[in-house]
Amino acid sequence: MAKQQKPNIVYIMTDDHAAHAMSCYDSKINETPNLDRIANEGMRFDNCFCTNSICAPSRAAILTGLYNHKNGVKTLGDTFDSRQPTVQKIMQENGYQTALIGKWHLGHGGNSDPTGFDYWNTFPGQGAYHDPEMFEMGEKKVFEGYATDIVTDLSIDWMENRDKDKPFMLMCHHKAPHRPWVPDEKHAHMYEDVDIPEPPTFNDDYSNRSEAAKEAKMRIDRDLTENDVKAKPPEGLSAQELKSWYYQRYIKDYLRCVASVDDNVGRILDYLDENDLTDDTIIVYTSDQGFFLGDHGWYDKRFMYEESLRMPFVIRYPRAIKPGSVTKDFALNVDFPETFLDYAGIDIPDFMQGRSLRPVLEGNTPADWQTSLYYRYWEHLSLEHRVGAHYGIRTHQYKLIYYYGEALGSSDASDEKREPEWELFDFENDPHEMKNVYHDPAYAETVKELKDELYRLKDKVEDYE
Ligand SMILES: [Ca+2]
Repeated sequence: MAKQQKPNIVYIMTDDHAAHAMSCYDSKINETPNLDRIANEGMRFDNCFCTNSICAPSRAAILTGLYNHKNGVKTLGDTFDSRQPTVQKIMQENGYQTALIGKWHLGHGGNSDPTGFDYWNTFPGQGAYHDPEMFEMGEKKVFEGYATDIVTDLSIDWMENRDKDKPFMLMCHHKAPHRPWVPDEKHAHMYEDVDIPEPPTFNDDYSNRSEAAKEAKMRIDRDLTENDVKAKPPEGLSAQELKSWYYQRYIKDYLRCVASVDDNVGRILDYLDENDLTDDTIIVYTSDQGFFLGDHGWYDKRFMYEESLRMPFVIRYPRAIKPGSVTKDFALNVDFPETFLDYAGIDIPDFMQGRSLRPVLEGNTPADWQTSLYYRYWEHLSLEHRVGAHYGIRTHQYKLIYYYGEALGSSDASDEKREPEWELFDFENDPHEMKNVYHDPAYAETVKELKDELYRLKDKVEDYE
């Protein structure tokens, strides 16, 4: 069979799947053999980060290659203007067949429906785990079954029925493992007889840190609802026992949802193998951001802290990526679209703000590769989670965060104000970010250097708010 020139792209993205719940990232709590296959046969990124740790903004960044102040989706309340240029439109204009199946979460109707896809079939909003409603090319239908299976079935059907003479880009976007973490029948009883280990920062009391960390409403023992844990807490437990009970209820359902994702990624990998597509297909597994899995006593995301900032990112392309490779080079969600265009042999438009990961993937990281990243969470003190807006910079050794204490340029935010505050973490001494050393005189010079770099990056991405 003649080999086509351009690689296919299968981009699989879940919702809120943290890297530390994947065995290829040394998970202490679960096994993900199919996700590990991608890592083992390709490259694992240990330092892939989102630029704003929340669903819709990360998705908008991935499609446009733009930071959120440029693509218009700073918060969950902003709608995406689908008239803007996106990776899928550019791929489509250059001869790719394109599809998006699953979670879109960037709005429907008006100018928000997906564009640039030959086929799209998406959940409204978050979507449902069971018998989800979907908009197939805009037409509302109910699909019977479990969301993760359905998204995979539809993805395989689309690959099966595509024009086999043209390359394709399939975006397969699972709803799982987003809250409220509803598993399918097949995995409902996993972990029933075991205790999942609690993370090292489970009993964080937020001392030595910002007021922002104390104010956040995402505590395992206080803020999870009965709907989240699907049971009433037993009586007669101590406060610590109750916290552990909430954690077990939460994490087991989360991991059951992940197990279904893993099985279904295995089905996609099998499909590629059985159809002689493996060598010619770039396959990615990632999530729109990370998540707190009891870390710091929390669930949810939003903060620039590691568990929420880091995205899992594993990628396989046998024609260019050495199996079993691992990199600590920085990658950002805004880098993804440029990477796909690069491999497709399409000129990368100047407006995109990331950089193709191709040299890193091929073991030729340039000398001037990024060693610092700019992050901004815009959704100031939203009612449900109460996380103050902040921006900051992460380098290989440090993280500097500025909670500026007001909404500043964000429409979907509280008008409440807080005293501005800074946090500095030194990963060499404090990998779990438990001690803010911003006020330690020993770090005065480091603070100065990091602030210079922070404002340089802010200028570079043209964020002037
Ligand atoms: Ca998400």
